[in-house]
Amino acid sequence: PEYTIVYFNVKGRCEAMRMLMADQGVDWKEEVVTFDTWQQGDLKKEAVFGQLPGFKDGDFTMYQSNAILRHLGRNHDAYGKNPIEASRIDMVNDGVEDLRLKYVRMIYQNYENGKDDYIKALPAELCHFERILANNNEGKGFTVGDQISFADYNLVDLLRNHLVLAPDCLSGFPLLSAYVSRISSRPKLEAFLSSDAHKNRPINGNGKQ
Ligand code: GSH
Repeated sequence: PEYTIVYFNVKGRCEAMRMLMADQGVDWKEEVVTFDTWQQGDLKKEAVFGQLPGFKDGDFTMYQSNAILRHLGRNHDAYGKNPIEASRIDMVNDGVEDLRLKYVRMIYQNYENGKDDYIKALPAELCHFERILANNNEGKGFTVGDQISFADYNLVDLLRNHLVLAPDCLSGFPLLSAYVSRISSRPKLEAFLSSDAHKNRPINGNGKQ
């Protein structure tokens, strides 16, 4: 496939898709959009909802990060083995999106005043994911079924960002902790996660993390 990510130079809403592609052994290109280019407005007008990321699969261009993850999940057998698994994966991914939105709001709108309260409230968010793992293969595998899905990449990306925000945030969650380490050490994914491309890319656009 001829994949291209069109996005700002941040991990943000694209690192999970990058992790998926790296782990699945697929190449992609990056079209990095600078703040200045974005301010000119042409790309914004082209974007279906006026925002990035955009994603090109050959001649097909799409938007909405979670739709892009699903597109990649379908293309690379990371969307479950049957319709019920696919629905479970959708459910997990929507839960990841709920937490990502809270995280992004705190980072961009309320970092100085909101960070401590956000971290205090985190266990009540993370316990849902700990339970999801406990209910599938005793937490030894993935969130759904017995193969990795786009929701796993999305969850691991978001948890890794939370470990930067609050390094101890997973200490009360043994299954989640082990899950992040286990997934992150899949050989192709580990190679990507230790690359300069990943390490030097800021998590968020405003320098907060
Ligand atoms: N629901 C969208 C998605 O998941 O892709 C949200 C996209 C979004 O929030 N994009 C931000 C953006 O384009 C950057 S991460 N901001 C610039 C703008 O709105 O002009």
